[in-house]
Amino acid sequence: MEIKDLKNEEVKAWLKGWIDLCTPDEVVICDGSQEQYDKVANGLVKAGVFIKLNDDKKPNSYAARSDVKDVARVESRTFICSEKQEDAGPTNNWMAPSEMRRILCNAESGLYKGCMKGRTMYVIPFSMGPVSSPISKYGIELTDSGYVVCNMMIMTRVSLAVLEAIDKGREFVKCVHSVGSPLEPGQADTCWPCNPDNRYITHFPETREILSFGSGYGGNALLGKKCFALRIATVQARDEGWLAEHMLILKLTSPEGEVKYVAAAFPSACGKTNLAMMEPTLPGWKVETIGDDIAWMKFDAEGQLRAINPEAGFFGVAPGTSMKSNPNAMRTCNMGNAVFTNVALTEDGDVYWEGMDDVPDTCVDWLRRPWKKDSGVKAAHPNSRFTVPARQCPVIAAEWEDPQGVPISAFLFGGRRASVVPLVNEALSWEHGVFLGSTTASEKTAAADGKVGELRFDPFAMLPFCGYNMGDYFAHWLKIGTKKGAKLPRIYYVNWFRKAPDGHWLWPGFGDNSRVLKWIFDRCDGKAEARETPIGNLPTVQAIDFSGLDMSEEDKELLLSVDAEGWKAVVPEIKKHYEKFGSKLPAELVKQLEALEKRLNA
Ligand code: OXD
Ligand code: MN
Repeated sequence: MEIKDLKNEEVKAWLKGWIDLCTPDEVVICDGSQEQYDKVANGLVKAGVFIKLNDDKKPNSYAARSDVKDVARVESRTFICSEKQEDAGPTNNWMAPSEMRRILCNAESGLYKGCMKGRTMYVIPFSMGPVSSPISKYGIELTDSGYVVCNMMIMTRVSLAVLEAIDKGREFVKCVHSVGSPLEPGQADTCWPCNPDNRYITHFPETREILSFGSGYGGNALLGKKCFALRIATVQARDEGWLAEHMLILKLTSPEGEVKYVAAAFPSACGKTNLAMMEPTLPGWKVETIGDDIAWMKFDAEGQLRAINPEAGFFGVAPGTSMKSNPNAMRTCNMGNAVFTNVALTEDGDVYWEGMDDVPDTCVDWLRRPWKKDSGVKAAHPNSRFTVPARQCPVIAAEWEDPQGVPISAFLFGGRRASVVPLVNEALSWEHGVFLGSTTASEKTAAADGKVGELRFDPFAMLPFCGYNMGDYFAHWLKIGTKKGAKLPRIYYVNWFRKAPDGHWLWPGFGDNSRVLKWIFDRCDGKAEARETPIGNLPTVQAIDFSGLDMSEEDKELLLSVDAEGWKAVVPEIKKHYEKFGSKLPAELVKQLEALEKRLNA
């Protein structure tokens, strides 16, 4: 398809406006074909952006190394440009849409003016979710980055069918991305063009638009992921009565062959991908993957909440991924068709990152320097990534692309908590579950600002991803619970990271988390035992299958105990956290906090 074949006046005018402003040398419409992927990738190899890996190690795969200043999402440069500031709320940066458009789009002085000079503008029509799913949504991303094209082709469904549907009037999210680095005639390009001093990752919730400038990395540039599937989609979900969440989706099969689907929200880098692809240590249990990062969920006509994974690939954090922590992610990478960003390269044309099973004696680090084992220097950037197609994951569930989605039985929330929070806790009600989600937190580590041990709240693991006022988002969750005839999932709070007072980990985690999933599975069937405590329903020690684990009785008790004094100390922190939301904080959550305090003091 070519631009001249487009029929829809809105699409034509939108595209023309951006071509006129950005003045690319060329415009290419992406069709999602392997042929086109190979062509763009080969162009990137020629330009030095991609390095082709050894086909015997990683077939049809490439490595890219970014600018040192462009290595992660930049939350400080991420804006919600709603008409009213209060609609962005206290957890987002806000700028008035007219002001942001002046900075970015002004025909004389906007940053986008002439920004694609010397480059190609790619038009990427994509679907978030299976093209035919009633839960899916469409978008078009304009970008001047071939790296973004290849990654979007792995992470989303790029198809001309999407463009044809949009051309016929189907709603779409308008996404524009530029690395912000125009080329003068004859000017040599760099391997990672970007404009790190002028980065803007901006969202216009009312008009369903995303404008991203200056960065080529991950969530800043692959606009289907965090920008669309979370920030814009949360607004769509609020307006249309569904849920767009930072959640993995897994399929759990019992030894008897019964199946349940679970969706789980953990803050970034807390092991969502590992849990989604876990190999259970409990005999006979099976975990399969539907998604590892984002879930879109709608009620069907029977009141059942059904979830799809809007993405088509995994954009996983590489360091720490190994045959021990996540063998299925390693196997997915080894199948190839992958892009690796900011990892180290071995002499035999493979990739290396910290935590991988075999450490090479030498390699080239992500900064292109010779690297030696035991040198004490990290070979891969801590936020280095693999981009791989989900379909080639050995444990991808057969129904992962079911357009109707999968029925969700339970939600899990959790953070990293060395103290106070038990292994698993079942909410007493939907409202109590929303309270647990709204108080999701991790303890600060030495790496972050602030006192070690102090809580960093990340409500619903959505702190950087909610596209509107988070107080209203809590209210939306509460409202979902009042839907007539809805079969609501049960809600759990889990913590794999609790330590004993002497500092040793109480829980092995990884595949042993299947023991917790088993308890949840049985609870959903009204089978497993629990005791009611002031903080929620906790498993008795007998109710968790500890068989084959080398754990002392004392540790088991501690893992499932209620630290009443610890909880009492947390209450003022929750109060302080809630204060941020002012009058937007739903009264129900204040009630939940008061009820917790009362139960703790009873
Ligand atoms: C991610 C994140 O990249 O949550 O998934 O930061
Ligand atoms: Mn994520």
